[in-house]
Amino acid sequence: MAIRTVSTRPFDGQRPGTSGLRKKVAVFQQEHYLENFVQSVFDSIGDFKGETLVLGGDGRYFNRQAIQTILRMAAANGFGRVLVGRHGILSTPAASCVIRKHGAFGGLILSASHNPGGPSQDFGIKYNTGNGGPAPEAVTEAIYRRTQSIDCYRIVDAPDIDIDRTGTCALEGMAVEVIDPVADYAALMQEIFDFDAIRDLLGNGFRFVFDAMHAVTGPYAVEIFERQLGASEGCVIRAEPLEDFGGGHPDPNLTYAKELVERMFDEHAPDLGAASDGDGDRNMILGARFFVTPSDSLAILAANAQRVPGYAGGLSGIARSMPTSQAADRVAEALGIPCYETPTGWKFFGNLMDAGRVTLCGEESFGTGSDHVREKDGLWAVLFWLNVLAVRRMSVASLVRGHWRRFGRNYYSRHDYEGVDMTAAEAVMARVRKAQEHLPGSKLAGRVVRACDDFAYTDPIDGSVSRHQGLRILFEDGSRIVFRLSGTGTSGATIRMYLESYEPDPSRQGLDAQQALAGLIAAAVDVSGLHELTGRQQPTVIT
Ligand code: VG1
Ligand code: CO
Repeated sequence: MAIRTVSTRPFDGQRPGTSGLRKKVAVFQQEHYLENFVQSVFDSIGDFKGETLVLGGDGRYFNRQAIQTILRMAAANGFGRVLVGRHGILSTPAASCVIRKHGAFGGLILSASHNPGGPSQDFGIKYNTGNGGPAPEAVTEAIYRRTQSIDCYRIVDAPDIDIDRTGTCALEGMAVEVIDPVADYAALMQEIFDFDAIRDLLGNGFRFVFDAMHAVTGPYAVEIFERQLGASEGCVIRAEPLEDFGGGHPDPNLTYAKELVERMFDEHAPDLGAASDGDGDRNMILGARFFVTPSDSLAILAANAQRVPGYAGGLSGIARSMPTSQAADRVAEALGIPCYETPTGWKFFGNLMDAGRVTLCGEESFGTGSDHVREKDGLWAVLFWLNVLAVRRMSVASLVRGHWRRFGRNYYSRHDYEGVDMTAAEAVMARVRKAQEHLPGSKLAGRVVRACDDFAYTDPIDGSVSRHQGLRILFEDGSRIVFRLSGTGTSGATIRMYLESYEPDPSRQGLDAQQALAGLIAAAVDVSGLHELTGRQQPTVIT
């Protein structure tokens, strides 16, 4: 075996987005493309000689091949050891857990998250640092700069490693340890949650269904829910990870988790239904005929955290991304703890968690997590709900309604316009920016506009500033309209329009969210010229 240095040249656009580099599989299959990006990562993260790298992915098409390439490159670049999930599988939160538990230098996670998989679909790769969290912007920027000047990469010539059996072998002086992808993660869940209480709940008539969407959480869910917690066999549906996710869109929302949603809105619906995404970091929570918005879920978990063993000592603080509803802010206020507002993307929570400023974090995009790892965590959120329900013994709907009565209800919705022409999307943003100049002080949808801005964030720990994180129209009564462009798509642009209004009066909390927000929605469409400029009459996905 020998280390080879291969001459190469930069490719356009290897710039990590909201959550790593995501492209069509065909783009990744170009000669040198993956190698260039991986070498650029290795060239940008400092001295890792002899250190440990964690490697795994969500099992999508190209996962196995990429793993073999990365193993050869890690060996050629001087890593001492790689921990790789069996079959190449590691969910994003499990990878975060393994990085932390084994003191790894960092990890490479192969996933395009909720984007579809398969030969004509998407692939992705992201680098996580030694705290287990997504690389901060300074690191992703350094990686991007390196991709623009790269002229060679290092790789060893060696046959494929068998990643389908646990055990250790050597690759050019580097140890490759194939690990059980579930074990460390399941052990961490047992430390946080009251497994006895949940087992008791599940053993006494409580009906639960979990949709793994043929993505990475299948093996985790079968082990934890069925084997360890005694949920009935088969409660995990679509449990087998498939390279194309069974042709589906592994995005746990009301549109793409249709089967589960139908089952949960049936008259014989189970008590709790949940789903997770391609890489296992998102969660959707449904009660019988009841959808819990992710923003409400964060607030409710925060308000009930002390009933869960891992958080019995209380929370140090809460953080939410800017477009996430302000429901969590009210809980933080009641608990007398700080609530931070960060830009979209989990990487912005890392510093706050490392500094001990926050315990729980959440995003409106079905992401919830805590400082047990440094990623959002789908199964953790489901276990949290199960634990709270095991203690409170009431339906999901009554738990949520009780929360609204106490804290008020933040009506909330996100409208996504997917696959829009990029020029049209930019024109929409420009139109909103223009409107922002004259809106403050005037009335829109019967409410007075208090202020408008383009959200900017200064990290309270390292002082780094992130600008242009979303155009906001803020009303005096606390309502909000927000526009931003997605940073995770691979074709065209996705416009996200976020809407929120607050209702303290319990007698007015029972409306359908789209109805309650109808005025704001119409105003937002009008102000932005969204329909006129994109030629679309309605959103692709409404959450
Ligand atoms: C979306 C969500 C964001 C999330 C990101 C990664 O980003 O809005 O909240 O952090 O996906 O999620 P964007 O830029 O498309 O709005 V995922 O599950 O990659 O892991
Ligand atoms: Co994800």
